[in-house]
Amino acid sequence: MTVLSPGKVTVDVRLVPEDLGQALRRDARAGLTATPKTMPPVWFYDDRGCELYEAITRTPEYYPFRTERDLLRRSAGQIAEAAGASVLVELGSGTSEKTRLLLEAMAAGTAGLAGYVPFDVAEGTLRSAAEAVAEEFGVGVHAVVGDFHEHLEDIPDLDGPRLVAFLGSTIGNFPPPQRREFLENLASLLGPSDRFLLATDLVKPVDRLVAAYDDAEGVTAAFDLNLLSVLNRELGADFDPDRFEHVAAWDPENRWMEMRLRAREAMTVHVEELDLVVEFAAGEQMRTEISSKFTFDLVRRELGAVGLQVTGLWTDPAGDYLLTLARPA
Ligand code: SAH
Ligand code: AVI
Repeated sequence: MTVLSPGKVTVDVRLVPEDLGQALRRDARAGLTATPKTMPPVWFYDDRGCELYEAITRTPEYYPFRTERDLLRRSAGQIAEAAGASVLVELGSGTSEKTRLLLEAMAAGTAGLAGYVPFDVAEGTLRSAAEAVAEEFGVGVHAVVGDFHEHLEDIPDLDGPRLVAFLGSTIGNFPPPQRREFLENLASLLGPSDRFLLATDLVKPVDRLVAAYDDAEGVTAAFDLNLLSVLNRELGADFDPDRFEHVAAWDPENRWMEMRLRAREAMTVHVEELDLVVEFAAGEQMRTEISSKFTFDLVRRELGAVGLQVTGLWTDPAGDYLLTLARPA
């Protein structure tokens, strides 16, 4: 059992830079030699990528962030009471901006707030958010630098029932088999009095979806293209970002948005650290992210399939976004 001291920050680093480097080399080798080419979205989030994500959340087109924030403003009190938890664990916490609404509601609620456990792959962003929350709320914060798909079991067991929140609709970024595996792992970590709060973006008209992933100011395009700078810096690649363009497309069969990088012309890219030469044909597209859109039914079915029973649902007046509270069945 981990014990937290009020106002104190502990950071547990499960992913040191060498592990990250090895994982990036593995993903880049697999993804750049695949047909079609692809890269997993975790590599967006270096310091610049985290800043660009934050900038995306301020664009008028990116409704998910604002909608979730407004939904939490209205419902965090109810959610906190229904969860009855005194510790908040948050997966993919980033800057913990919207989290403050949940932390405030828990602190003011019956169970009170005993601690916060943010979990993220982006160490710098995680450390600043952890310090800020500890200072603002005077609670103990135990941050974990880790990967959702490898380090969930490193989430500490703290004294008190836990609410595990996965906000931002980040679960939408997992391909369905990975989503199933993630939910199974997560469910196996929950004790009988723990609860899971899952945010999902709902299916809606295509024009709004495409605009959200291709804003007029080009912030999402810069976020997508930043992946190439990560590959250049970390793996000694020679991608020229100006020779690629950002694409956002709706896949109606899979009901997900896809972000892709399209080669404007044929080119050869060298990845020094992998000793790899990669050919791009003119117009060739590399997939960089999927963002699945859900329905109430799908969320209920997928949680039920891993033994989680839905105990509460909150949606905005337009029905754009969903927060689901679940407990071990
Ligand atoms: N929860 C915040 C941030 C969402 S952005 C919000 O709702 O606005 C997605 C976050 O997940 C980023 O902070 C990113 O660093 C983190 N992330 C992405 N892939 C991850 C992975 N595989 N393991 C752990 N964290 C990851
Ligand atoms: C973090 N994730 C849920 C965001 C999304 O909407 O899929 C990342 C993002 N990609 C483009 N814009 C925002």
